Formats: sequence, structure tokens, C-alpha cells
Amino acid sequence: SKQRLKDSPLEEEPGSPSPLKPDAASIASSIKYHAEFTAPFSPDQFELPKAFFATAQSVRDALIINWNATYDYCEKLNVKQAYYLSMEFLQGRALLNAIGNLELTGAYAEALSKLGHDLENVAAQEADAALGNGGLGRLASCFLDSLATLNYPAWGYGLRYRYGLFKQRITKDGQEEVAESWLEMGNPWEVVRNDVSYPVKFYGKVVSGSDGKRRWIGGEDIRAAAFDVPIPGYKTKNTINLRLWSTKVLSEEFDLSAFNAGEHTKANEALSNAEKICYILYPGDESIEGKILRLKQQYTLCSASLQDIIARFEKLSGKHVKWEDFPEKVAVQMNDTHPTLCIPELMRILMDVKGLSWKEAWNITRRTVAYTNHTVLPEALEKWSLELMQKLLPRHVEIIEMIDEELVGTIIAECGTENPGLLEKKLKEMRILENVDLPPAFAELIKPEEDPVASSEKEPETSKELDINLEDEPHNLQAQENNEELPEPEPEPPKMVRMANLCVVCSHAVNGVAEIHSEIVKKEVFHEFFKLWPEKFQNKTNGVTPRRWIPFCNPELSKIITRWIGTEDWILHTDKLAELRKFADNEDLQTQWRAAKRSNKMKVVRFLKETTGYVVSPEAMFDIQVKRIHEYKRQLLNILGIVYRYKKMKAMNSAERTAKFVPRVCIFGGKAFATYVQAKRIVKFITDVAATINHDPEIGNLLKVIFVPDYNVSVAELLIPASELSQHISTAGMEASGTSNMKFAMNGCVLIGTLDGANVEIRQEVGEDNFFLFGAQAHEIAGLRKERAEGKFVPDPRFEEVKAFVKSGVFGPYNYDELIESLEGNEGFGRGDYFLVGKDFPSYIECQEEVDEAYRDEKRWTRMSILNTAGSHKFSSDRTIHEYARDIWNIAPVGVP
Ligand code: HBZ
Repeated sequence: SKQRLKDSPLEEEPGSPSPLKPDAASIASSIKYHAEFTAPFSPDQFELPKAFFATAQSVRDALIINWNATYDYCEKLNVKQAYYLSMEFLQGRALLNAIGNLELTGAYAEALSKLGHDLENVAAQEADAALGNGGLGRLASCFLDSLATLNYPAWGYGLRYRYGLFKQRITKDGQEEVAESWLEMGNPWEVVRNDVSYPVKFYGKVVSGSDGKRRWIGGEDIRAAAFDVPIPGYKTKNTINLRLWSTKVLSEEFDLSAFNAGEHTKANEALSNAEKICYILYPGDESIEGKILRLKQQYTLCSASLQDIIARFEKLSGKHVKWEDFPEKVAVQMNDTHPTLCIPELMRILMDVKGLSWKEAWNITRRTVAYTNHTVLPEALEKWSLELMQKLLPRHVEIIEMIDEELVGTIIAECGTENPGLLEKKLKEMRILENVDLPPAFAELIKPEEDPVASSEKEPETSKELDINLEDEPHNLQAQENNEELPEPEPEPPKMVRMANLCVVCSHAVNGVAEIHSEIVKKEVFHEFFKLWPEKFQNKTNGVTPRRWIPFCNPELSKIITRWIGTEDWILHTDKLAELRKFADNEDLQTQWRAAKRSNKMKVVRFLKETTGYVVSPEAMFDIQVKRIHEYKRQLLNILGIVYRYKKMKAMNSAERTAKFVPRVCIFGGKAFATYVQAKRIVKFITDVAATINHDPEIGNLLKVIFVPDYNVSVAELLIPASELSQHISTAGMEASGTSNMKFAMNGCVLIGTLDGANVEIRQEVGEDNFFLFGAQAHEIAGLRKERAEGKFVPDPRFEEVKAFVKSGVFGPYNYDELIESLEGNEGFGRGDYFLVGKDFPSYIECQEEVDEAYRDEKRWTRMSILNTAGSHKFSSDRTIHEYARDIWNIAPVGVP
């Protein structure tokens, strides 16, 4: 492992420490200092956990100097800054990334070795900061790295969850979730800012002041306190800030007399109510309490961040605050709809606190905020119960209602009233408020046919659901007073706030995250909005930080790349990777390339033995699918393909088997959302298939299936460099982009995939011959589903054969009927193969045969692998961030001197 660090392409020439950089001796003394004075461990030992803590503290010292300089410089220049608001930041570990960016990897390795430790073992002590669950959160973290590296003035804002995304255990029953207590050993990277906190209010009511202004009063007040994390850029002094909010009680809310009277829980009630907001990422939201908690989380992020941004703007404006200049200094990017409340919150602060008019506040807000969409799945587009939101955030609902009313006016003005059917359709699709009557001024204009009075007398469904006191409802009282025999009322559809529509209406820019996704956003998801405001819609194809995802996780390959390109500049200018193309057939490069892959595979062989007990052969092809478990990502297609392969193998004798099949280790990893039953069944199924195949003596090393437990950023850093084939096989049109596909390609892994998300662009860049394509295309999906629903789909006999094999019970006693039934029938919930596994199955298994054939030809495969790395240069998040900075945020780099 020391070798790995020595081999780092980022290392300085030995013996020539930069005058500005500390050498190993001074680093060692800094680590010793922290071990003695700041690490929260017993004095008599220097074991790995303490070594990690002391090392991280010493790195933090170095970062703080740059961090403060960046802060001061941006304040001094008072330039426009970008603020990236996200409910998730999936940072992973920070130590190797920080010293890599500081170009101190070699010096730290040497210093630790003087102190009797190995850097890699020390780094492995760090808990992953898993404040995110998948692509969206990891994207936010990659963006921070690029923002810092490219010297952009920017901040990240998020929440400091006490427990990160759950730890996944695999038991005989499948996935089990365990709390991820990442802060337990302390977090050496964060700095609590005792002087930075803001009040955040919930509930209460809105009143009109004597000046006619609306005021939000009463309710529950908590405080959001700032914890800052430094984000160093690579080869630059710029170190930006990730500010995470933690919640606590406003002031002395501890009820001393209750406590002294023995009512200990009651005494602490306010504190625990405040603190629980930041307990966990994704509190279960099946219950009303869970929903309220999640909305409180979102509002806390938005309110505290905006108060902070506004305070900075006012401070830097000096005596004369020109609010119309706010968008010249501030760009707010909403990472999906989760931070949507920053729209009404900014409006509220500007109007109710700063005294601006509606029009002024609206203009400022619209020019400030922008929205990134990450999903086209209708069920994933966030909606909140209007009633719940009204209780929790009454003033924000007033503002949202006003925005909705203005939108209705715009739609009517654009569409006219001549064609009421068309107008109604547009209003239904575009309004922010769903199932809510039109504002009175407009209701007159487009009177519906039926009697509106009758429907207004119905009891709102949501009131029942929310257990809201209906006694205050005037229409209800009247029904009781009249004592009439009312017919059983039809349940009314719940009134909802559609967050995505609010985002689109109020943002000056709306972007998708890959070309195909941005097209779907314009043509389908927000088609009516696109027709109204085409200029708002953009594409920003995702990217990943090349630092973490090539040199830091794959130093051996990086050394080879640097050697062949002749410079390590490719780490900053990834377009240089394209130069590898001309050496793709060079035998020397090919030999070195294969050796690096082999060495990375060996690390995974050891890791798999430690974590799962399975021993796999490094000679086999490493075939990997790691991502959140979701039906649309089709882990089921992959595992059924494996079942098919296994069944074929069983029908052959040993010689035939070996001749026909390339040995494979098929690795799965990923977490299923705790309440997503079908996804958890898929996990259980994979582990059952694995147990059967891996223990089948006839199969041996020809096929192994492994489910890696607790997939996270650190596991990804180990698996991706070792992967040879990786699977990105979602139903076309459903994966917005995917970002692991980019990381795999960068690490010389060949992809098998559908024409979906960023796969489309990856295939273009790496070349069609170097990508295994199969499956239906996005434009065919609707037709195929229709055909299916009409009972016209004829399944491939091989698919039927595989399903029958599973049903026969080969994989143990667990009942897989519901899983298999989801792939059968024509239509209905959990049936009818919505994700078209059966439709794509034949082309998938045929494509897998082509994969085997290509892999048998070592030179061909290595060439494909090299061309994947060479063609991956577009997918650096540096490129993506430059595009956001230029097209959406209008910010310019500032190099801290
Ligand atoms: O965002 C992912 C997309 O699925 C993926 O295709 C894309 O590459 C990535 C970055 O743009 N989306 C998510 O990760 N989404 C979530 O994690 C999510 C979290 C909470 C929600 C909805 C979605 O309420």
C-alpha cells in the first residue's frame, strides 16, 4: 500500500519540496502536536483512529489558511457568488482527497511512516460522510470540487444530519438498515461557527400590520447553527466553504421548573423537537409526522441559507443596500426541487422584512434562482399537501398562491378563452396548485359546466388524512346545522403544491442533466412551460471530478496515463486524455494497462473475501452493477441474465461450458430505500441466486455472483478501478443521466447499456465499437407499453424459460411469485412489466454473448478499455461547472493570490 502512494502521479520529485509546502518532517511534528493536544483520545497510545484524527487535524490547519484567504478575497472583491443548495452532499472520505489536492500525498505518507503508520491504513479509518443517497448527492460533491479547483466564488449549503444514509447489512432475509452514526468518533473537518446562526420559524399565523404588510407571527422557533467544512481545490489556493446547518433550540428553552418537578422529558421537549430535524437524511414519510419532519428539513435549509446569503449581501453592500443588485451578487442553484422553498422564503424576506413590493421581490427572486431537474419519473416529482404546508408555513402558502394566481393570468393571456378545453388542459398541467379552485377573478372567465357550489361543500380528503380539526370549517358547520341527509360525498382529490412547477415558474433557468434528458424535460415533463418560455430551458450534461475518480482512486492507471501523455496536466485538462487514442494498439501500453487493472482487481479480491467471505478469481472478468436499487435501473434484468447463463451452463458438460463461457465475477452493490418493498425483494433475490451459484461445484470459477454490502463512495473508489464491464441498463428514457457510467469509462471499463441518460453521449465519445448497446429506445417505450397493455406482447421463450426456472425453486424456499409476477400480465400496479425487462431480455443476453466474444480477444478488449478512458474527457465536472458558470450563474473565476 505504500507503493500505491509512492506511485501517485501527483507526487513531487523527491528531495525538492516546494518552498511553500511543508516537508515530511514538519508534517510529522504537526501530526504529533495534534495527537498530543487536539485529538480526543487517551494520551498513552497512537493507534490508527487517533493517527487518523491527528493527521486530519494537521491537514485542516493547512486548509484553514487557504480557506480564510479565499473567504477574505471574495469579500474584498465583492464578486458575484454561486450558492449550491442541496439536501444531499455525498462527500465520502476527505483525507486523501485533501492531501491530493494540496499535492502533499507523498509528504504525508512519509511523515506517517516516520510515526509508524501507513497512510492508506490511516485514511481507511475515516467514516464516509454519507449525507446523500445517490447520484444527486454525489453530483453536488463533485461540483464543489470543481468549483474550488476552477477558482469560482461559490458556497455549498446543506444540512448536517447526525446520521447519514443507513448502513446496509445483508442477512438471510435480505437488506437490513442500521443507523450510520458517522459523527460518533468526531468530525475533524468541520468548524462550528458559534457566531453564525439564524432563527427558523414553523406554524404560527399571518396577520396584517397597520402598514398593510403581512406579518408571520407566533408558532415554533428554532435555531439553525452553521458548521463549516473546507473544500480544497486541486493545485490552487482556493478553498471554498460547505456550510451545513444543524438545528437547536432558539434560546433558553430548557424548562428548568419542569425538570425539577421530575418531568424530565417535558423539560427537554423543545430541544428534542429542534434537534430531531437534523437527525437523519430521509426520515420515513409514510406518516404525517414524517412528512412534517421532511418539510421542516427543507425549510430549515432554505431559510437559514437565504438569511445567511442576504446577511452577506447587506454586509458587503455597506450603508446603501440596493436590492435590485442582489441578482448581480447572488446566484442560487436548487439541486432538484428539495430546496424549492427558497423561492417563497426569498420573496417573504424581501417583502415582509426588507419592505420591498411584490413586483420588486418577484423580479429579484426570478433573476436569482435556477433549478436543476434530475428525474422524469412522475412519482418522483415532489408534491406537498397544501393543507400541511399551510399549517407549517402559512405565509409561504400565501406567496405560493399569489404566484399561482399570476401564473393563471399568464396562461389565460397566452392561450385566450376561446377554446375552454385547451385552456383547462393547460391550467391543469401547469398550475402550481393542484386540485385547487381557480382564483375568483379567473373563475368568472372560464366557468365550468357543473355547479361549483355542490363540490365546494364536500369535505376535503386531506383534512381527514391530516386529522385537522374540521370543526372550524364553515361549510361543515353549516351541513351539521341543517341536519340534512347528505348523500355520501365523493372523495375530493387532495390539494397539492407541485414543487417542480413552482421551480419552473420562478427560475430564470431550468436544466436537465444529459442531452436526452433535457430533451425529455422540454418535450414531455414541462412541455407546456417550454412552449411558453423556451429561453429558460437548458442542458447541462453531468460530470464527475476527475481528481477523486481517476488519480486518487486509481493511482496505478494514472501513472501510466501520465507516462504516455507526457504530463499530468490531464487531471485538470481532461481533453488531453484523448491523446491516449493514438496508443490504443501499442503493445507496451496494453501490457501496462492490463497490469494496472489486474492489480486493482487483486485489491477487490481481498476486499470481497473480507466483506463477504467469497473467494473469487482475478482471472475472471469483473462485471459490475453498482447503483441505488430501483426497478427502472433494472438490476432484475442483470440477475435474470445471470440466471439464464447459469441454466445454460448446467445443461452443458464441463468442456462445453468452458468453451462457451468467459469466467465472470458478477458484482452488485447498492441500497434499496427502506420502504421500497420490490427493491428489497430484488436484493434478496440477488443474494439467493448468488448463494446457489457460488456453492455449485459444477460451476466453480466460471461464474460467481456477489452482492457487496453497504455500497458507498469508498466502496465505489475500490470497485470502479477494478471493473472491466459495467452495467447501465435502465429502461430507455428513465435514467436522467447516471454518473457512475462516467467514472467507469474514465477507469477503462467497457459499458453495456441502453441508449439512456449520459450513456448516449458516452457512446458517442468513446465510439460505438467500444460500447455494448442493446434494448429499446426512449421513443419506442410508450408504444411498447401500449402494446403490452393491449395483450399483444409475445415474450421471448428464453425469458419464459428463465422465469419458470426461478419459479421452480432452484434458488431456495423464499417465495418470488410477486417479483416474477411484476414481469407478467398486461397492466396494473406491480404487474405488466412496466420497466420492459421482458422486452429487452433477448437483446440483452445476445449482447452479453458479444461481450464474452470481445473479452476472449485480449488485445481487442484492452483497446476498448483504453478508448473508454480516452473518450471520457467530456465527463469531467470541470466542464459542467464552466457551463453552469457561463450560462446560468454568470460568475467568473477569482484566483486567490
Ligand atoms: O441524479 C439522480 C438521477 O437518477 C441520475 O440519473 C442522475 O445522474 C443524478 C445526478 O443528476 N437522481 C437522484 O439521485 N435522485 C435522488 O436521489 C432523489 C432523492 C430524493 C427524492 C427524489 C430523488 O425525493
